[in-house]
Amino acid sequence: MKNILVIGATGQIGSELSMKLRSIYGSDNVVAGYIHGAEPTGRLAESGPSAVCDVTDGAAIAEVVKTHKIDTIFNLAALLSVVAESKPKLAWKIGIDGLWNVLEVARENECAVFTPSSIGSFGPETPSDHTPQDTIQRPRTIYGVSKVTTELLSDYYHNKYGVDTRSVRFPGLISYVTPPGGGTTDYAVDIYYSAVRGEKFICPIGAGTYMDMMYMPDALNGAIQLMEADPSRLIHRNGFNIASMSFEPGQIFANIKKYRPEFEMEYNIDPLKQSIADSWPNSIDDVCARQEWDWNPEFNLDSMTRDMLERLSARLL
Ligand code: AKB
Repeated sequence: MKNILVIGATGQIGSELSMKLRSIYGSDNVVAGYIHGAEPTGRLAESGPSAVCDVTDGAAIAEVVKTHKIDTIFNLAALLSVVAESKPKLAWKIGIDGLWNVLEVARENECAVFTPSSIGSFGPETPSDHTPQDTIQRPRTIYGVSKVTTELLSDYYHNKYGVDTRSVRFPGLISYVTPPGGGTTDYAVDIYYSAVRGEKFICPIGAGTYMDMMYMPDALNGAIQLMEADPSRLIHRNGFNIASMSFEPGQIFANIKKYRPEFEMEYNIDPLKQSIADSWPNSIDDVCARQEWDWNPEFNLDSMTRDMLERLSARLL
């Protein structure tokens, strides 16, 4: 049985991952780490332990780890790509100084660490179709720079100190629970909210702009499955490409319209989001994740749309 700390437990991924981990490993064995101003609420607050755990405060992380005898840390603290462009120093402080704190605590206390990377770790020189696992990574955003550094620093701690670090490059994540904040791929979540509310969707990303996306249940399974994987099979460690679907705005709109015929969309391009999207791959190749730890997602665009519309309607209406 594991003792797990989730840092960033009230964020987009953390809020769902913490609950899923509690259902697998037991409620008492998963500590929801949060910062002041983002306290756990509802089921997350009631179903298990929580602790203030600011990723920029190494001593606080060490105390939580020692108190709860933590052996596995899911480090989800980060600013997403668009918001990070307006706060680059803070993005670095959280993403990299914070990661350094986590890795040092992990080294001293023999914890395994999962810190997600992203399709944002690629850049305009990266081959954009079927982007290979090992390829050029020269991102132009501070988010991407911090994600490449995350991969390298995590590999460094594994190679030099034997810390069990593992991670995936998440695509844009789509969920009906906690909305993302400040990402380039957020439009693919927002579009479902508009459809369910019966509003016209104003799309900030241009027609024909393909990006990898994933439904949250697959993303959660991927993170947990990788942390459970047999280490002797892992050739890679930090930054597995994982994919399940790639689409452009017209395709997700058409798919939603199948179930909501009255739904309308028009484009009003956001130049910053568009330039970031243009620098990311159209679709990534996840063969290494499939071979090394049996990655195999369940959802495609259509099954995700049906589930999103049903569950979001139940929540919002
Ligand atoms: C973002 O858009 O910033 C994130 C990501 C793809 O990493 N959703």
